[in-house]
Amino acid sequence: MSLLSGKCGVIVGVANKRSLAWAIAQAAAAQGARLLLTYQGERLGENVRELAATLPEPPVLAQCDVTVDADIAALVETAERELGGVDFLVHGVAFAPREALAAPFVETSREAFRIALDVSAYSLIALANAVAPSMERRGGGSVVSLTYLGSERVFPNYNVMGVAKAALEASVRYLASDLGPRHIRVNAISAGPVKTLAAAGISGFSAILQIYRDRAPLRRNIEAAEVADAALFLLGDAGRAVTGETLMVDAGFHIMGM
Ligand code: NAD
Ligand code: IMJ
Repeated sequence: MSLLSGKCGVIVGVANKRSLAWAIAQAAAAQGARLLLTYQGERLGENVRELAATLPEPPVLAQCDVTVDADIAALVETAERELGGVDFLVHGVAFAPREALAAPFVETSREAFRIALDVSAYSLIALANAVAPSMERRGGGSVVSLTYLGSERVFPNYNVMGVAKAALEASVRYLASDLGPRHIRVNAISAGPVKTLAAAGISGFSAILQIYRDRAPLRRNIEAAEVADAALFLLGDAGRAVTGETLMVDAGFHIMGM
């Protein structure tokens, strides 16, 4: 039996073939899910259209900037019209202004803080609230977001993104508490570093990959497909008693003291 057969899902955060959200989209489609993929703006639309054409069933596509309330409302209307409703939501969106990831954290501007928290954390609350009525009508649902260990520990240059991920993980717990009685689960996957667009141009990223490879119990880095397999667990029936959790998918890196 396919893990997500008959289920309809919205996936936010596909930019290109390296996106963690794209790995989840491919895995979910292979498990029989019907999908709506969003793209941030027309600049990425062409990319996402080309990727979408490689899936077994063509997904519905919709433009959605998560900082625009009207885009989120329109997204849910499109999901209702084209899919008939939503059973799961994948949130794979993060952004901080580049200068905030380059200068010392203590110099973070009010505007960079606002943008990082709005795009990377508040967007989960807005999207979860928008899809919840549809999920509730269909008997429940599952929401999965993506986070990073920089929420708990200090990593060079992660800076205000670490603060945004701390807010995201706390939001996962508060959302799980609010939405649990409506049979909606909310979880996050904390992934080890993967070379995606969000890692491009981050100085020292190759060194970070090497440190993970050296110190993680499994002595290797992780792949996007491994994040996707963990997402299938949380999105599907196997994860039915798991909510409010941050699941570490990092080859064990986080357990080490030295
Ligand atoms: P990515 O660049 O492919 O994905 C980030 C996505 O965010 C892009 O699709 C981008 O279009 C989208 N986005 C940014 N601002 C947006 C906005 N205003 N509206 C709509 N979409 C917007 O990189 P990724 O690594 O796949 O990142 C996905 C998630 O995984 C992020 O939350 C990231 O923090 C998390 N994560 C990544 C890693 C890693 O090492 N790559 C590790 C742990 C967690
Ligand atoms: C990003 C920056 C610094 C260190 C980092 C990362 N490490 C990892 C990432 C160690 C793993 C990737 N990551 C987990 C992210 O969440 C990235 C978010 C991000 C990346 C960019 C780059 C381009 C830009 N703004 C960004 N905003 C958020 O302009």
